[in-house]
Amino acid sequence: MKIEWYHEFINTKYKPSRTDIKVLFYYEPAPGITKEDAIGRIASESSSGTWTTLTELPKLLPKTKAYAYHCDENYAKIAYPLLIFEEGSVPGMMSGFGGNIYGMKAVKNLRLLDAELPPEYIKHFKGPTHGKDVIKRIFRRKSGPVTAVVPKPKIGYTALEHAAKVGYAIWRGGMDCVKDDENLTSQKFNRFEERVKLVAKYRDKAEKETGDVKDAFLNVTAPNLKELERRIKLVHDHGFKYFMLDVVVSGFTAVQTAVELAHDYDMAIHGHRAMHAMMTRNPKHGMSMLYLAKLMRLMGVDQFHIGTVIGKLAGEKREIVAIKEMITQREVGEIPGLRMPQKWGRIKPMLPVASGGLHPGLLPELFDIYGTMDIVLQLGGGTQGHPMGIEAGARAVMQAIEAYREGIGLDEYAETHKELKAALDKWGYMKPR
Ligand code: CAP
Ligand code: MG
Repeated sequence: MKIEWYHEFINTKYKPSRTDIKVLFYYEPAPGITKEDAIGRIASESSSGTWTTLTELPKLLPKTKAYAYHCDENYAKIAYPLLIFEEGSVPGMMSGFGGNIYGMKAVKNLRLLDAELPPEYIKHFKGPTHGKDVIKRIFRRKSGPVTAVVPKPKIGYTALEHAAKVGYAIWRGGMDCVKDDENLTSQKFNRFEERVKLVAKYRDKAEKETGDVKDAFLNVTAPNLKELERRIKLVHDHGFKYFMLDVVVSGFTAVQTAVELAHDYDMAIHGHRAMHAMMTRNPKHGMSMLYLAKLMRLMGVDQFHIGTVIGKLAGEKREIVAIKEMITQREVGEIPGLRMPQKWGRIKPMLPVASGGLHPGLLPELFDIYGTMDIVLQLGGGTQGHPMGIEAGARAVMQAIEAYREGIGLDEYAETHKELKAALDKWGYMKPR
C-alpha cells in the first residue's frame, strides 16, 4: 500500500502561472534521503501535504498544491498557488514556505533565498508611507544621506543624558537624528515616556538654534501590540516624523500593525534588524537577509539596516548590493542562486541604512559600495569616540560627507577641517571587526 505522496509535489514540466509565488530554495538532503525525496517533502509540507496518504481529500486539493518545477544541483524552485495565502498577511505567508520545513528530519539544511511575488499578491500591501522620499518630505533636501547617531554606550544613559548630552550635541554638530539603540526600550533608568518628552524638548531647541529639521528614531518595541500602538501614538503626539521598531524581535504582526499606524499618522518607520543573523547568517540554512529586507519593503518599513560590507558586522558586498537593488529599484532581475526577478508596481522604494562600526574615514568607500549617497548613515562609536567630544564627532562626519560630495580626498579636506583631522588621526581608514 502506498503510504506517502511526496513525489506528487514534484513536476518539472509544470509552468508556473502568472499568479503563483515562485520560491527559490537552497537545500541539502539528510543522509540516506534522495534529492527528490527532500524536495517533495519541502513542497508538500509548505503547502497542502502531510507525511502520509489520506483517505479523504478535499475537492480543492489540485488547486492548493505547490510544485517543485525546477531543480538544479542543490537549488530548487517551487511554485505556490496564490489561493493558499491570505491576502495582505506576511505571517500567513511565512507559516507556509517559511514554516515547518526547516525542521524536517529529511533535510539537513534548507535556506529560503528569495520569492518572486506576483502583482496579484503585492496589491494587498501598502508598502512604505514615504520610503526614500523621507529625504525630501521630512528633511526638505534633494539628496541624502540622512545622518543618525546612536548613543554609546548602548545602554546606561538616562533619558536626560540621552536627549541633552548626545541628541542635542549631534544635532548641533549638523546631523539629523538621534537613534535609540536596539536594546533600549523602556528600562527603569530611561523610561520611554520620559525619553520621548525630553528628546522632543531638545529637538525643538536644536531646531531653533540651527534652523534645520531634526528628528529621532525612538524605539517603540514593546511587550504587546496594545503598548506598541500607545508608544507610536506618543511619539507622533510629540511631533516626530519617525519611529523605530526592532522588526525581527517584534514579529511580522507587529510590523504590519506599526505600518497601519505609520500610514495613519504620515510617519516613517526606521527598521532595526536585531536578531536577523540568527536566521540569515548561516549560508546553508534559514532565510536570506535579502528576503527579510524584501518583506520589510512589502509590509511598509521606510528604511532598513542592510549592512556596510566594511563595518563591524558580517555581510558580503555581492549580497548587500543585491539587497540594495531589491529595496530601492522599481524592478530587479534574477541573479542565479541569490535573487529572483521582482516587479514592485506602486510599492515605494526604501532607504537603505548603513550602520555598524562606521567612522568618518570609511565613508567614501561606503558611498562607493552603495553607489549613491541616498542612504541613512548611522554612527555610534564613530562619533562619540571622537577625541574632541560628541559635537565635534558629528562635525567630522558631516565634513567627510562634504568632502565626498565635492570630490576631495579626506586627507586633503582634513588640512582645513580640524574635526575631520582629529577623527582621521584616531581611526584613519581602519575596518573594525
Ligand atoms: C551601531 C549599532 C547598530 C548596528 C546594527 C550597534 O553602533 O548601534 O545597532 O549597526 O547593525 O549597536 O552596533 P556603532 P546592522 O556605530 O557604534 O557600531 O546595521 O548591521 O544591523
Ligand atoms: Mg545598535
